[in-house]
Amino acid sequence: MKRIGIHLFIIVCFTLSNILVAQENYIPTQENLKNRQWFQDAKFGMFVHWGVYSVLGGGGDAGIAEWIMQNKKIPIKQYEKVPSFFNPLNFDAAQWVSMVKGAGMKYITITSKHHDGFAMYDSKISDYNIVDNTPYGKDVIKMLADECRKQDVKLFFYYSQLDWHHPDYYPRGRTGQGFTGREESGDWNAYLDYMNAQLTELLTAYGPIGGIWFDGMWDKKDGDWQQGKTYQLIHKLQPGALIGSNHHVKPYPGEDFQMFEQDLPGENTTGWQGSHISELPLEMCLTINGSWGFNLMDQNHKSPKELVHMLVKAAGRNANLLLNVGPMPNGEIQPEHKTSLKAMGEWMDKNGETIYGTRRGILAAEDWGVSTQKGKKLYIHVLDWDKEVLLVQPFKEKVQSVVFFKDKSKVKYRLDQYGLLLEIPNDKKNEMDTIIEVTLK
Ligand code: FHN
Repeated sequence: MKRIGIHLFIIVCFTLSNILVAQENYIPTQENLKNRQWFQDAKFGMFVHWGVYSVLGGGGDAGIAEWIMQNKKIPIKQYEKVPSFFNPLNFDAAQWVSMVKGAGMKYITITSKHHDGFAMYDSKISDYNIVDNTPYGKDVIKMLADECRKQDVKLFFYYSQLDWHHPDYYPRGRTGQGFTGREESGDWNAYLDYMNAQLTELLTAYGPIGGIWFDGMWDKKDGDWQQGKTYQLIHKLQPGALIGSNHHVKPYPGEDFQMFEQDLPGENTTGWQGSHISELPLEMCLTINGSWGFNLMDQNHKSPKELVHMLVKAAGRNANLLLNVGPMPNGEIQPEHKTSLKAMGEWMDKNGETIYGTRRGILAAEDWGVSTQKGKKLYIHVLDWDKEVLLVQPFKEKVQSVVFFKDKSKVKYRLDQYGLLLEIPNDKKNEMDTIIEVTLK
């Protein structure tokens, strides 16, 4: 017995070291690096939180939506009735993707499986999915993937590592405790195998994808997630796929971008953000109102101005904006949100040149605004400034010209040791964003 034990120990150590090595020695492929550049140039995507929970519309409480199973402590036996009410007959992938493009967005990140464990795609390893378990019976992820390819929009899959339905998600984490009806036992490695098998489905059945957006590690901060093995699997199946994980800590080896939730990089209005900003491509995700999933009672819709400001402020901090909608159970996007997305598209039509393909400008982000830059073109975005002169300091660069981006009319300015003093007459201001285009020498 002892000998077997030693052999087993050696095998486990070898496997573990392999996994750790896999994590530590991750070298992104050229394809992956190219996709990282694409991602940073794209700047703007749509997050979609859509699941059978949308049928319950947040349960009449603001801010619950996709958390309704946990927050209303709905046992699995009860929650398993919900998919039978999910029949999004008005879902139209072409309409969604056209709306995304009309908003000026370049990619979509959609929930393939959220914490409730229900797969929004035709999973072959679990019938707890949209094809086998709803009257609708169609694979919306496949429909969306086909349409995205047709319209040249990249598709990322959100995947929740946290699972309130699977019996082997055990030991439990901070959530899914005590109300689900699951046995207080389970095989954690069997759950990881299940998760990796579903990820294999997502990475092999839907064509080339933009990447995987993980969520839920925060449920078990010290959990044995073996993410090195999962990341290795993903990069083996699609080396160009970008991996991000919403764990709110410093990115792990194998991750290709870093996301911030409801906060700009470096801010922490939510209180749960880590302060570390990595060198990886950055993205902030934001709700268009106050909820991720559809919430009937949530009327806290952000205005187009607030949304454009978040896009610009993110770009001024080298980050993308992933703006979220929670589609209704009939497959339609709420009219208020379609209106806001259209307004953002109109702004991007006129001003996208100052956002797409740029990086953070030489000027640090300030309360009055930010700067974006593409080579010698520096775009100063004056977002909140009620005076008619603005001193930008320090400003050490030599300047060839300074114009208002909108009509290329000259801006009166003075450049000296104190900085760049700009005259911005009120009649030249734009209530959304006054953009000043500086051509550097
Ligand atoms: O619990 C999830 C939540 O439902 C939503 O998916 C957000 C999106 O970033 N992530 C988690 C909360 O941090």
